[in-house]
Amino acid sequence: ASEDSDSSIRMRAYDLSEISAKERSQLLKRPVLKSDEMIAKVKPIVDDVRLRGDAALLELTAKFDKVQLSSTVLYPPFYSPETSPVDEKVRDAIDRAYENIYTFHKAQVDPAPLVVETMPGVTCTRFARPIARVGLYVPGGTAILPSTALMLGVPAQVAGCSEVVLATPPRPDGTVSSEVLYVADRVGASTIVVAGGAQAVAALAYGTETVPKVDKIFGPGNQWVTAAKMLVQNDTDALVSIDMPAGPSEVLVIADETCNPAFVAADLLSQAEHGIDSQVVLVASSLPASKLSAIEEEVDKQARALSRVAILRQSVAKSLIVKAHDVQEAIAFSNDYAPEHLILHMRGASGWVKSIQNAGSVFVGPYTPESCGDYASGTNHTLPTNGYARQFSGVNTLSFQKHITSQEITVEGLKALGPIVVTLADCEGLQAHANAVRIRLGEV
Ligand code: HSO
Ligand code: ZN
Repeated sequence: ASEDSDSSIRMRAYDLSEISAKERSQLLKRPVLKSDEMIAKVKPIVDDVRLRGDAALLELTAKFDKVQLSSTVLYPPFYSPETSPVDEKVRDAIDRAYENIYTFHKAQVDPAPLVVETMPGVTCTRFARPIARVGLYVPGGTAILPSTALMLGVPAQVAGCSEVVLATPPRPDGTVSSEVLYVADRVGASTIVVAGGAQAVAALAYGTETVPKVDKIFGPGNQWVTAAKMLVQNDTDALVSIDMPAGPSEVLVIADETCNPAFVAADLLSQAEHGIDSQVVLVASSLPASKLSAIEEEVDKQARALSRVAILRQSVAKSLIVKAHDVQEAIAFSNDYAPEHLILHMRGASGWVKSIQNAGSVFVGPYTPESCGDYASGTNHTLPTNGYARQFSGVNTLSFQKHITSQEITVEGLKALGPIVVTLADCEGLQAHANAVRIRLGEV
């Protein structure tokens, strides 16, 4: 252990001008396990809960969480200020974060149905409806995460979901943290499922005697949770969808010679402390060698002083420094990497946002730490990882709704549109389709 604590905590460095295209594409990959292997591992767990319901859920909780519970669910009110109060300062901070997240997500609600007359007498509309029953997974593990309960619960509340089921693993004493209970009440959750892992996901997907079945499952989690989400979304019996295939947390920081090395190091470490599989990337944009060493020294120095130094040793060792010769090359690498979080520590940072094509959430300028978005500025922290920022958005209010389209056609409208539809139906050889128009136009 003494040897361990002597070795410096540093990232591996690569220079984009010195590596091959193959090596570059290797740097873009995340160190994650193959999903098909994980899905095979969670299948027996998911099947067990699907077939045996609560009995399986309780047994799996005893096995994996080492807690023997008598019931899997809690009902509101969840929070009891008398038995286990939340510290007043923490409660005030949660309340402020709630307000900001609420404000930002409320503004995302569709103001009114979209109504478009595509031809005279042909009116097409689109309107949103809440997804009725949603399941929110709030991870336990090495940290309690009331912030995740806020990030999932507030948009569900704003969207108007009628049944909000929150699942979270029990602590060693079988309880749920009072902070999470407090948030569950604030966001109007209807049930808490005291279970974690693949077994919790299965309970949400299929329902049990006590756990309500939901229509969509949200939230981050470890590889077991993610694999279970991917598995149940493919089961037509479960009839459930998921927010995204989430993986270990990541950040990519672009820094140029104007950066503050201590700020950059602090930002890298704030993400690396999440877990041993977190990955952080520093893209050095024509950064002088002295400045890069200053960042490396800060990473080492700051990491040693942190309580989660043991986690940091592993996650930092898996992380990268990528040297780019200018901003364009730095941004091109970032766009190809598609990071969950992107922090811009560079001159004129806000001017570069228009060049960002792929990222979950962007943090602009030296005074915008990712921590603010993680907790309280208003944006959501449930974001696409593992390169999925290429095609997925982070969780937002629309994630808790679906859109319905509708149309109404007048006689005049059908006179104009009908012949076009008849022609296309005839072209496809679908006579009944054509007839549905002809019969109305009196042509049959
Ligand atoms: N950075 C995490 C969210 C989080 N940070 C929760 C602190 N608590 C994933 O985006
Ligand atoms: Zn975080």
